[in-house]
Amino acid sequence: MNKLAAKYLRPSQIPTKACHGCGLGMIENWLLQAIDELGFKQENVIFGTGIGCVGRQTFATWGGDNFGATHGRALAVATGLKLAQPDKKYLIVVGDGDAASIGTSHLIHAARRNLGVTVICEDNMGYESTGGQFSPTTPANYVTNSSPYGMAEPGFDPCDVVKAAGATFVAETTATQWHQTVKIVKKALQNDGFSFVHVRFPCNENFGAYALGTRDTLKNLEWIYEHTQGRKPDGSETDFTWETGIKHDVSNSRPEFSKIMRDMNARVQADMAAKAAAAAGDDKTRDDGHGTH
Ligand SMILES: Cc1ncc(C[n+]2csc(CCOP(=O)(O)OP(=O)(O)O)c2C)c(N)n1
Ligand code: SF4
Ligand SMILES: [Mg+2]
Repeated sequence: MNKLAAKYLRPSQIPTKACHGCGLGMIENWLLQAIDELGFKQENVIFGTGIGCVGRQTFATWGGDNFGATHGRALAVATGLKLAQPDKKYLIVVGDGDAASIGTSHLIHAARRNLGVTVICEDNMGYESTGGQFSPTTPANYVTNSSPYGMAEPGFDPCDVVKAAGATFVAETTATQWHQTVKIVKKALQNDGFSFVHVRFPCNENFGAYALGTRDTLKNLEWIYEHTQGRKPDGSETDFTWETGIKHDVSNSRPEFSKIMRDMNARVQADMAAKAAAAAGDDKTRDDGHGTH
């Protein structure tokens, strides 16, 4: 068995429930590598999952504490957890449907608040667990189960959205960039505030079958590699290119949300204590006054 899987994952969750050749296991392995290289203790990392294949296949795989919540609400649950246990690291994996469509409002407001979590958006370019319907990250003109004549809508970039909302670390990679992804996830986890990493990966079963006409793992990975490089093997340009790398890094530049709330709580407590002391003083003065007349 893979050493990182043996060290960090629950034996009951191995082997993976994902389809043969799915990129989800590969990305989870890279997340484990980042945690391992940072030397984080298992008990200090809490792993959250969302809806879809990304949520289902990785749910409770982490050997430490886990939570799952669907349609963006992993971030709502994470907000409560972070307030209660601010010193833990939160690593949350969500799909493109979850992050860029069904649960986007949670994502935007977690970024705006600079909530101290790292969100990995594992993007297979569609709603794959439900049969391969298009999502906001399906490339324009590509065929899916719900766009038999091609995706009619323009694409949507979740990195742009979270950056505009206030995320303090934003990056993009693909499943053909092992070392770059590990490096980026390590940086993301070292930001006290909101980090977002967008990783495209192959779903052979649905996206591959509908959009690329093949369930062959290597052909799906090759297609991702070509669109990461912007070049086909014959040297010609691909129909579009994903720009990968760190897109925005102002890590640790503004206070993390739970810290703001804790500081405010301390101020409120001090204010209430001062008001209670002042009120007790007034009562005593009145009592003393009554006693002398
Ligand atoms: C309100 C609502 N709408 C639709 C669904 C069906 N549904 C469940 S998972 C899912 C797709 C999730 O897509 P994504 O987050 O990209 O995950 P993937 O399966 O592709 O990994 C959908 C549409 C649902 N459960 N609830
Ligand atoms: S349907 Fe696609 S994303 Fe889901 S487990 Fe299978 S290959 Fe992976
Ligand atoms: Mg998806």
